[in-house]
Amino acid sequence: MARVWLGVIEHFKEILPITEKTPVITMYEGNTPLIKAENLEFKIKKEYNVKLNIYLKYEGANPTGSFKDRGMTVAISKAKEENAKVVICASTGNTSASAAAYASKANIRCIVLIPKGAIALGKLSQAVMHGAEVFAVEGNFDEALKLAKEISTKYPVTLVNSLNPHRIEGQKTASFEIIEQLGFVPDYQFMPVGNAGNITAYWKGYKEFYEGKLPSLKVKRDKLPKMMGFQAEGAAPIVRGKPIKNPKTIATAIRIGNPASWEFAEEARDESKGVIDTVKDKEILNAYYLLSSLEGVFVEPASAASVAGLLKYVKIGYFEKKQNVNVVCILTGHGLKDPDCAITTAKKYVKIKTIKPDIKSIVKQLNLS
Ligand code: AN7
Repeated sequence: MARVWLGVIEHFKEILPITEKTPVITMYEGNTPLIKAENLEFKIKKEYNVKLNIYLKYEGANPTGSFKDRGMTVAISKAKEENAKVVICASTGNTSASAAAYASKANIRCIVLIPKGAIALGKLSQAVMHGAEVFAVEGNFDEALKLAKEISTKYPVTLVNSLNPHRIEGQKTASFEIIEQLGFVPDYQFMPVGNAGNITAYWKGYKEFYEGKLPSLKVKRDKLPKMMGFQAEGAAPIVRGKPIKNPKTIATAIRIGNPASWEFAEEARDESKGVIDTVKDKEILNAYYLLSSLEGVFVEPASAASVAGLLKYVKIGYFEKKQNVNVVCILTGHGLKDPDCAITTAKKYVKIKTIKPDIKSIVKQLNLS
């Protein structure tokens, strides 16, 4: 009989802070596709003569369309266990969508603080549809997070941003899942960096695997991947070495100027001998369209920072002497999150033609023979 997937807590409870008393609030998140990017591999081989094995971890396939669900199932389950009545988060969009959904399932009030006018339409739609109490803060994400933190320390309200350690615990399951799907540990992991919770969680997961956690996972524990994190050029505090007051990027999810998990991200970079670097908005949008048109994988702009980073490192000759390495790119959120950006970007490549409703007028415009 086929094995049924019941979410990351059920599958990974051995490595999570879960007891018999924890009410499991799940929407069967996790178990997302790891897709071999053959067309992208071919393009890179042809244009740069570099042979890579590229795998796309499509986290947009989670129930609310982003990787946040892995951490949220644990954070909300623990909040429920601790009898919390209200949760709060600041968010560039995906955290709020996920928190709102899981809180509604748990019958917990959810307060959401978003930077006014700076989150993608799909994410805002989710937060309001799941019944969250949404406040648009006249300020950026960093200011909203400061507010959320303060409210959670002064009132009986649980913070479910990635400062909440249960979020990191849940998100680390993605490392184990990738290893399980591949049957080996990848050599490189490329990913976007915003508030830096995800790179922190992945690195924790890879290290725990290396140290022997989850012994039922029978894969050689022989190495750790290099963590390759990418910030948008206009929102790159870790790369610049100082907070950015007014972060700017088309990738609103990672428009963050003072990441909460800054030091952990640096630790992941240094311990793994990886990098945290920048990608330009133009490179993000290029990778964004490439992924959907070449691989059939529609992501939101922030997610494309991983592949933009990979292409940047291919171009600068980083892989020249290292052929046939295994690279995983984390695609953090679904493309439908940000339809405005999709329409604007695709206009450069595809023109929608208007036609009369008869076959002649279509055929005239098609080159089918
Ligand atoms: C699609 O939702 O910070 O480095 O408030 O939505 O762990 O912050 C989202 C971040 C990458 C960066 N890709 O992850 C939020 C929020 C997508 C994201 C990131 C986010 P972190």
